[in-house]
Amino acid sequence: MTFSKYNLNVLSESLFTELTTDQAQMLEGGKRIDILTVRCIKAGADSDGTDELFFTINGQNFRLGNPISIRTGGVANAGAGTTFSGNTANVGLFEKDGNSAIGANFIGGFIDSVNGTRTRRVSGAGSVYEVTYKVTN
Ligand SMILES: [Ca+2]
Repeated sequence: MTFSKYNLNVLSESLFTELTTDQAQMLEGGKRIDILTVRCIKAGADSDGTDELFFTINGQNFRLGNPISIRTGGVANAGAGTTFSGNTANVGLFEKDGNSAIGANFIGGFIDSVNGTRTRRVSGAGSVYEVTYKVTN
């Protein structure tokens, strides 16, 4: 649903009647994104051939303390997800270099807000991944 002046007018009238799911969601300001799996097309961000992956979603770190170790051809459950209250979820995939996020290799990222399950290919820092995720209300 587009957040337009027209929709706001419709919304204010409907507040006293009945909200649709989309309208209620808009008022709550929350959706959820769950990153489901990562498939490693090429692990090249690290010279030892194993990438240690973590994610950021709207600036918050996920799996930083227990990164996903993965090699070319591997598939892993991502185990990362959160609600987001803005318009979009901004997801980043990083390869951890050392013991902190400082100096991590940024592999790639994407932005999404539309409900559904999708797979995006991200590549950078010598690595290529397919990230499958789900956006829900
Ligand atoms: Ca490594």
